[in-house]
Amino acid sequence: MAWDYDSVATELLACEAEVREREPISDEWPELASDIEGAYRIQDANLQKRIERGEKLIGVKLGLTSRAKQQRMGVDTPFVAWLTDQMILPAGDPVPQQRLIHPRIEPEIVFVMKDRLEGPGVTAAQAMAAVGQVLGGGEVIDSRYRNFRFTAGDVIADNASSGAFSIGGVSVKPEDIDLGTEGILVEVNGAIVDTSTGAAVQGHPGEALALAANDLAKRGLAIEAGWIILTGGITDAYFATPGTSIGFHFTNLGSLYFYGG
Ligand code: OOG
Ligand code: MG
Repeated sequence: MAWDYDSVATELLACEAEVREREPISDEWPELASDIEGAYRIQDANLQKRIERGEKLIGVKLGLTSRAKQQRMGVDTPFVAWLTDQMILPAGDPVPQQRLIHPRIEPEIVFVMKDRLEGPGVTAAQAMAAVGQVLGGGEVIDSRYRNFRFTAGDVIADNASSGAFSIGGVSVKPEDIDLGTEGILVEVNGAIVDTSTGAAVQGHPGEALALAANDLAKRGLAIEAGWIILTGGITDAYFATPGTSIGFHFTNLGSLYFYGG
């Protein structure tokens, strides 16, 4: 089949709805691998179709903002994607296995925006001044591609493997926390398997927020007040198979647990 931007968006949403994995689109359409502008057109068409069926746009997620994630996924450019209300997983609810292909969970620092933030040229300091609350969170990623094998173009088109996310119960003001040294312990079935700090995300998660604002500006878009921002996985992501329990323990931002169901 000859692909175009709209048919790729339709196919990736169908994979999601049918809980069906597929090979990367770039296997059949190699130009997509490096067509970043085109991949964002697919991502925007994907969002448009979500909105048409009743989902609400509530924020932005960043992808591959840490070396841990870039190395694991084999793609070294950070990118942005969309969050809708359908992706909210109430803290403590089991991972919804029935609607996910191969969920993996990663710890993230989360911002709730106080002010609108519009690029280009936004610095990390300006970005942090627009943040209202900082929280700990976890993202359940679920690539529509078999074995999470993708190029930059594929994963951007696939709304950056969006699946679900939870936000922790501890909220602090940005001026009351040093996010670079904020620690994170990842616990899988009672064992600590990974550790890192907020600086793993672009040197400081505020840099990731600035990057998102500046990237969206290329499409004439801005980050809106009230939006939720997932600044990107701080460590590698861990498979949330049934029976698995995954805990994220932040130094100041509390703990969250995810149950594989
Ligand atoms: C792509 C999504 C990456 C993050 O936080 O880095 C992402 C993937 O790893 O499948 O959400
Ligand atoms: Mg993520």
